[in-house]
Amino acid sequence: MTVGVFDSGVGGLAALEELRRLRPDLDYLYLADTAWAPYGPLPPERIRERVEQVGGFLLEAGAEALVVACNTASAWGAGALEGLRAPVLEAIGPTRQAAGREEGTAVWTTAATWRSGVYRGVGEVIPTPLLAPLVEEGHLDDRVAEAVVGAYLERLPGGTRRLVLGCTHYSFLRPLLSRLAPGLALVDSALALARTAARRLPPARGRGRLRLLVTSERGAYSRRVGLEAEEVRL
Ligand code: DGN
Repeated sequence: MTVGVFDSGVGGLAALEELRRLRPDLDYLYLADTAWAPYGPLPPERIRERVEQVGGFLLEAGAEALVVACNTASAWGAGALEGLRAPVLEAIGPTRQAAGREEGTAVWTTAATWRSGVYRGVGEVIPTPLLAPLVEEGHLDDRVAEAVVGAYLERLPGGTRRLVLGCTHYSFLRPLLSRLAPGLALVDSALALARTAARRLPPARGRGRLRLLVTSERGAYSRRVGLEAEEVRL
């Protein structure tokens, strides 16, 4: 079985890595919708439209199940994939389940996820719109990342003990977060999604093969992730 996994950029690769580790019996088609990244500032209709197009494209390209490895796309667009002939795994349910409800929890998300209200009740939801572009540009643990992440950490409400990373891009900031705020427990949406998908996808006879697709210039992306990407237009 081939699973289509997608995100606006590199964030979904964090989920893909864990899913591939847990389910080496599946094959993978990963699409980074880089022509439209970041999704965070886009209006809901546009996000929904892209999710529909990307999902349809991946099914045409041979995917038999879809993993929406992006909270923003899941919040606004997963509904657009209902009724498809393939199983669809989205990011919000697994993340909410992993987070539960605990005092002293804050949730960082893109602006669009924050506006959607999908994490209401989990903790104090705080938009952190600089983080996805930061990660997309490869600032994971340098002075730029430290300044931006440090500023967001300073603004967390007093008594925050747990931070939900409500955007798959933020998974790549875990080492920096653990260094800057060692006492803060992290709940990672990329891992929560991957673990749920690993449990729900049926047993298969694949070999963990991966094809990587991007919707804009492939050179920069291939270099950034260290894998040869193919460019597709949609
Ligand atoms: N990785 C996406 C998410 O989980 O929300 C969003 C990144 C973006 O496009 N802003």
